[in-house]
Amino acid sequence: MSSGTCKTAILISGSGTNLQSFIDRVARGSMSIDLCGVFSNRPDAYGLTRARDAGVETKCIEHGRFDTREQFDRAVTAALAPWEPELIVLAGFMRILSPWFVRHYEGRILNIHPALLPRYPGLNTHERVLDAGDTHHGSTVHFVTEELDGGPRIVQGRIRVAPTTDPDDLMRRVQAIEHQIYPTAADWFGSGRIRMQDGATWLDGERLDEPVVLDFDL
Ligand code: NHR
Ligand code: GAR
Repeated sequence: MSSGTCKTAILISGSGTNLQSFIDRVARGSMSIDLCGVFSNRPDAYGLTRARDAGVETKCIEHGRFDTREQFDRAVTAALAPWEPELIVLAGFMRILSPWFVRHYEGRILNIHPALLPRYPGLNTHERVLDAGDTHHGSTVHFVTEELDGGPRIVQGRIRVAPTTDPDDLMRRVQAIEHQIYPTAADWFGSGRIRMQDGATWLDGERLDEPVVLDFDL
């Protein structure tokens, strides 16, 4: 599925609503990336159906068949290789990647994490934000490094928590933001506007000490 030329593989484990936002943006055109394939570690991931419906190639390898993380990651890399990806997008991909995989695609892996990193790395972020009584929440697109949820940040979409008190409602609002900021960040990568260098994000040739923050009212 082609709009631009930066070959992009998307890795998923689940429903794939972020994947759908990429499919929709590429279909509308004016994106610098080309979806070369979708990979899942779960055969029942609904995102695989979304990809097939859009005519995007899919592959699946179940991680349970492997003794170590690195053996699984080497199999994933072999499966991706024919697509010759220049960018790897993690979109709800739930397996921690080994240092070997991260080095193999150094500076070319993006993740979206549903929190305003460095706050709340890890799981159950929406509950933790509500429990802490934070006024703001959001999601962060970052480069993937060996440090979990710790790579250089690129862009954050931010919302006010109020008046939400229910974690599922908060999750839905955060996901609506993700669907806007994640394809945008990938487009910046595909057009050469962002890169990872010296452990930092560079945007238009300038080192970012803080991510780009976009405020949303929804
Ligand atoms: N890999 C590396 N090296 N670095 C990151 O920053 C990564 C990564 C792989 C995935 C996504 C991440 C998130 O945004 C991500 C970032 C899964 C887990 C996890 O604990 C943690 C963080 C993230 C994704 N996974 C369990 C595991 O043993 C399995 C959990 C499950 O299957 O439900 O891999 O939140
Ligand atoms: C997204 O909200 C993403 O930020 C989060 O999972 C959701 C995936 O939704 N990622 C993680 O929590 C990674 N551990 P999707 O499958 O509908 O795109």
